Amino acid sequence: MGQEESTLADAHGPPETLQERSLEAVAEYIKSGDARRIVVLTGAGISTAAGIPDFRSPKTGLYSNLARLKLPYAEAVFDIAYFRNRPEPFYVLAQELYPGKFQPTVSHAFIALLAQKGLLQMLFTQNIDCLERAAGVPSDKIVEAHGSFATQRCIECKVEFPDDHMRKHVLRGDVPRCKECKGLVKPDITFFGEALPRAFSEKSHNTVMADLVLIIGTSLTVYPFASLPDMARQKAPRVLFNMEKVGSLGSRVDDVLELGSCDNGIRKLAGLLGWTDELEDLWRNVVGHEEAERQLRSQTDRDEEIEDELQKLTGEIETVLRLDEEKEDEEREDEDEDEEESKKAEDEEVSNNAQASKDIVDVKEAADEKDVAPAKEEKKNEPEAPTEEEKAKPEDTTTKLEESEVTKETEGKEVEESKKGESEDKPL
Ligand code: CNA
Repeated sequence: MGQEESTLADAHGPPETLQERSLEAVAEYIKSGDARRIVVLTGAGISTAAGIPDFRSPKTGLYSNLARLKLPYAEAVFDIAYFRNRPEPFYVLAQELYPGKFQPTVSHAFIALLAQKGLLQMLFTQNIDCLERAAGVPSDKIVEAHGSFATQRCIECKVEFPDDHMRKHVLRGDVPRCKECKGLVKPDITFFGEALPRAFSEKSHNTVMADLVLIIGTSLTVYPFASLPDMARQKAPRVLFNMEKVGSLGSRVDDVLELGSCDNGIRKLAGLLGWTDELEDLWRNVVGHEEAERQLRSQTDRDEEIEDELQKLTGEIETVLRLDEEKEDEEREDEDEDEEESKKAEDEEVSNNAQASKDIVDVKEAADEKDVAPAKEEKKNEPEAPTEEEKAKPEDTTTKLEESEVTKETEGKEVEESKKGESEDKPL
């Protein structure tokens, strides 16, 4: 696949740094010792072989499977405004993605091997599965650009929530609440509408310093992460290991496109470097023989596994959404009953007032006759006027996000509004 696919690059002219636009030339470049600072950028595609669905693959991605559910839009599960009103669908997914359930892939192990060899300048990952750590990549070499499940806190008072409690909640699939203020607890994963962790901007200069950039399993559709490959120097070769061509990859003379399964591409590179045994040993030591064999099974088998997983997941999310809807209906019925009662009370009051007004008119007429002002009696009835005003909400002085804590009827619209207004800090 590699060399043939590499010719798909749409750049014109000969490469400047590599001998040719091929994986072989990339291996030669690394072996020459000139690629001492390697930056790796990863996305959900690096973990699909582990059994974790990505977002945007057409059949096996989460979004296409969530699309049939009654969500305002599939990404809502990871939207902070939606989460404030309905955290349950996210916690169904959290149960699925929580670290400990899945094992690293051989591509994760390759990054750990680069670190062992002192060649890894920095790994930037969009993933929240912590599989890079599990593979043995040192934590000071990892930037979790969209946060991770490692810590969690209350979205209101920001107080941290204990790890062991969080684990219990997530595994039970229920929503944790802050012990201090009863606010919702959320893992420190960056949602749509939230800023990226500071480490991202503090460390992104590493990409500018890189001698080589490896991009593995990402659609490069989420900014600002997606802009990292373009920060690399023109002379730094960029190699894409992905099912499809993405971003601007292929537009530079030293770009190499290795399209297909990233594990296959990475194995091929390791072979060209003479690292095959080292890589296999490292990986199998981490995941064990059985898991290694499971991951090595055909792509079709694994797609079927992912599809089963997705069926289960969407079914569970559907259930929490239905339960939510039923709860909403009940609440609405209660509200209707309350409204009816208060309307009855109001009607009674109106008829009493009408009687009172009639009395006033009678008094006024009598007063006119006697030339006496009826001021006192009129005032007695004034409090009736503000009752309607009192019912109207006072003007909201809260922030935009807090505004999204609205009635359920307008909730979807609000969330979409907030999505439209997103800045470039758009994580998932
Ligand atoms: P994405 O938009 O779903 O894109 C995944 C890309 O990987 C696509 O271009 C696929 O074609 C490609 N791909 C899938 N499987 C393979 C494979 N085996 N070999 C090579 N390429 C493959 O995901 P991105 O990471 O680009 O989007 C960013 C989101 C996804 C991040 O914010 C993550 O938090 C989020 N996400 C993470 C996980 C995880 O932690 N494992 C899972 C699902 C989504």
